[in-house]
Amino acid sequence: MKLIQLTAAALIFSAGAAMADTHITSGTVTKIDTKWSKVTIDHEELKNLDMPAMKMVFQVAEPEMLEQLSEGKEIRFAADRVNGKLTVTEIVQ
Ligand SMILES: [Cu+2]
Repeated sequence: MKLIQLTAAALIFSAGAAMADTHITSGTVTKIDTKWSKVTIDHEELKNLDMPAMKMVFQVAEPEMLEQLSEGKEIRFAADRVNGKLTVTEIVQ
């Protein structure tokens, strides 16, 4: 019984790691708009959004997220559609 539980835990752990790999991508910040809480990112492929690499504008989930960004900064981040808008949901430090 103990062995079965350990195997299940290992499976859940590896599934979680795989998901993290697919939703985080990298990009370069090219413009920050604090007035409208937007950021332009020259990003790599976003697999969860089925989007190829491109430069585009995103909303940010929280205005405070802009404080850790600067133009020219390389970031790793996650994006998703929130209320129909493409939004940066997470910035990985
Ligand atoms: Cu894009």
